[in-house]
Amino acid sequence: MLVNMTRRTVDRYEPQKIEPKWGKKWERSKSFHARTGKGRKKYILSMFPYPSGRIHMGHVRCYVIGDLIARYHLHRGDNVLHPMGFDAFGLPAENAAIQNKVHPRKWTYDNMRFMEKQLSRLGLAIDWSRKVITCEPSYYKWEQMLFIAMFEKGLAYRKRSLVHWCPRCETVLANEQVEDNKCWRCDSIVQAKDLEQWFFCITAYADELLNGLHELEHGWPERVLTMQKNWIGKSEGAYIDFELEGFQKEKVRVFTTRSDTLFGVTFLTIAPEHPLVTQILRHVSLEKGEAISRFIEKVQKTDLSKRTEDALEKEGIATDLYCLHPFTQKRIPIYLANFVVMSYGTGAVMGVPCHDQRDFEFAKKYGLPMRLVIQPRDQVLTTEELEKAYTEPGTLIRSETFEGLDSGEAKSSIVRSLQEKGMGEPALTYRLRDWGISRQRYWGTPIPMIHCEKCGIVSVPLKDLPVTLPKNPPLTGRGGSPLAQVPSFMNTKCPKCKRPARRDTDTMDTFMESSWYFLRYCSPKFGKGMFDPKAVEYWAPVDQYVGGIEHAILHLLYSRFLTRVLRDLKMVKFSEPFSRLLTQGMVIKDGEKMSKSKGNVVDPDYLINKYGADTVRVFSLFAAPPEKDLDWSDQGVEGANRFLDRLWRFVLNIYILAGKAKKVSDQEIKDDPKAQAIFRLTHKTVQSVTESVDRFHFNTGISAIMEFVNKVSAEYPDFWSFAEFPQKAKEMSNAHLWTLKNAAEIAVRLISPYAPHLSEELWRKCGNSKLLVRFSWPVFDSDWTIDERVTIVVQVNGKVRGKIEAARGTEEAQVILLAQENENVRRFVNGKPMKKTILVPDKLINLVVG
Ligand code: ANZ
Ligand code: ZN
Repeated sequence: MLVNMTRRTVDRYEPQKIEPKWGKKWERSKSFHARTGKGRKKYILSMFPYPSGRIHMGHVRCYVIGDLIARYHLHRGDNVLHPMGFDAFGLPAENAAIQNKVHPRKWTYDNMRFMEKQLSRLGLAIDWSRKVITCEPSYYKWEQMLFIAMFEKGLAYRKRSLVHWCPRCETVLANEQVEDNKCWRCDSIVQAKDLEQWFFCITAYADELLNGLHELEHGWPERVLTMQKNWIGKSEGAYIDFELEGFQKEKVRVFTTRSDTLFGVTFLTIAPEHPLVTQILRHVSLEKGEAISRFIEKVQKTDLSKRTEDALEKEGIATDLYCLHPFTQKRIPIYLANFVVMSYGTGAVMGVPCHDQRDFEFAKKYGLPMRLVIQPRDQVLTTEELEKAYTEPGTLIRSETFEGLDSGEAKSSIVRSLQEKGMGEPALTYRLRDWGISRQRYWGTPIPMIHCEKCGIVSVPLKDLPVTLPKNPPLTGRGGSPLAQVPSFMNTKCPKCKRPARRDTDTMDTFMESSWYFLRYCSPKFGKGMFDPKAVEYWAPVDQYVGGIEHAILHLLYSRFLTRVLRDLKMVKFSEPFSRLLTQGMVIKDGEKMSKSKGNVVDPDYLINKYGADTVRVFSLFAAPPEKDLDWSDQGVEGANRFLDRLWRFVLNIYILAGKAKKVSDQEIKDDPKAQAIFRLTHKTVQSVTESVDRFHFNTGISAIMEFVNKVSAEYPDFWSFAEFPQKAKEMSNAHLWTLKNAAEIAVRLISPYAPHLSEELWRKCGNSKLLVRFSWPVFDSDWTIDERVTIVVQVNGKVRGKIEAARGTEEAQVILLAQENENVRRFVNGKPMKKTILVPDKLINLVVG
């Protein structure tokens, strides 16, 4: 026992001294290496960082949350896998190379070394022996293998397509990397470019990715599920064909979700990019043709995203061309319109001004006729009175044989009838597009394909993998793929015909690496494939994933997609990679997201130097529930630090006072009111901290510990006066002393996942020789958490009229209410006003009425 009874003061809490020491001890004892013995497996994963240079508070928050969950499961005796690595390929490394003339590899590895050091200062319970670094050939080799497998299954294919091209980064961007028509990295306006690219057929899984969301309803945030659902964007509708007048049975096909409004069509709108436009230009007058070309030019200057916004000013131009209504054969004018886009549906829309707001605005502007065909059930609308489109379902009117039908029924019977005429068919459309993965960049995984003039596209034989990156390509930031500038890389032989051939010189989208890294962690050194199937069978899927909401769509969708591909390749047996997901909120300072560009960052290293990692951890867990934004406050950090200091003294003082107390029986505690009160409070605290952590209410977990420390110390006004300790100890019962000592021990164990260094030090100081990190989590006994019930006699004007049950210590007001609920008592009170009440706590209440 290190505690010295005669000492007058306890050691000061000096995190800077104790934290590095315990970090080393945990590492040396391999405390966090994943074990697989008896017990439940728990795979806890935080999204791995991009090695940008330094850890920021957003990382800290994410990793501390993941770490608390991992440590909690370690205490519960689970087999925990809690790994970490680096998402090490990507554009910034290449940009740094261009700007500072350092090799991307050096830049990346320097950053990783630095960040790993920063991370380890936080005291994270990470199994670093499983570190995965995605830019290593031993990692991307397997990614290349997966690419080839997907190619062979037809899931990776090439197509020429208009791609988003960032003129500044000089690379193709995925749809998802374009926001507001701007590059996600550098904010340049994106241009369109026609290139041949590799695509992954994610649309083949669209329906499955959508339906799979149901499986995640209990484990994922509602918000993320909605975002994924909208991204996939399934629309059930119909294709309807309109015959073109004077074009020999040629047709324009529209996509609609409202075939029930077919009789309300008064015009057709097509996208300015629609293929029909070339034909139109051939048929119209020179003047008209010029006007149309001017209009097209103007529309193409508008951001694609702006064109689909409700607020867009609707504009169009008549083409002087007509088509025919499939049922009524009426002539319908065709317009080009700025709000119709080519990338959705068919790029042509039937205009129904009474029932679609865009069409309503368009028709008003160009004086087009309106035809009301859907009547709401509870009111009568007329075209003249309509102030905006009526977009709800209703009953069909003015619709020939479909009149009187309900919108829902009408949709299917109209489509059926169109289908019989050969003028339409049911249609499913998705917003989701195939994943374009080719990048004209150096610092990424080379695409393992060879272009041969004779044999076409041939995959690199598996025995020749990995196709490694050449060491020193010219990196200028200009032109196409840097790999195309390295003849020794590009020129190769065709594996089939052995004639000279050319390697694919693009690299893969870096989202590819992060789509399967969680599987690699299960067997990071496995040399025969992407992962050892047995290890994956044991650990995967991830039980708890923690990361930022900014990855709600892309990263999570791609991972869900590739997991399904692996399932269909018979490599894994599940479809959903992440059973539960926690998206932590942002770190906010002065009302804005903490970020370099806002100039409001707080450096984690500075905080750790000043207060210690445990304070940083406790602050980030206490200041807000994990999924809410965390408002940074210096006082909050100070507060967390004061609390830990207080807890430190609390525990050590109690050990000086009561360190020698002998364990007592439950009965002895029950017989001693002071001991009983402490013991009850202790059990209740264990219960509420456990329940809080189970529900991820980490902040209420800490407040329960704070309250506990406050309440127990409040019992002793002179608690901090050491001189009195020996005397005090003599005056107190052994049961009382033991429950105090127990309370201190429980406090240490409960705070462990929050402030692991401090608790490990206290645990040692209190005489334990084994490490606390894998020591069991305290259990509570419901005998001690349920409040004791007492029977209270109720008198009315001094005569016993009933008995009630209440928790011990129930307040007078509450006792009166309970008493008045008793039927017999109510009969004697009989509505008379209460003059006064007399309470003997826990025993009797006398209601004086009259
Ligand atoms: C006629 C109609 C009548 C429509 C009505 C709506 C209401 P969601 O639900 O998002 O799939 N649309 C189709 N293709 C389009 C394109 N390329 N650009 C712009 N708009 C397009 O939307 C489907 C609806 O969006 C379709 O149904 C079509 O307008 C329009 F009372 O057709 B609707
Ligand atoms: Zn060949």
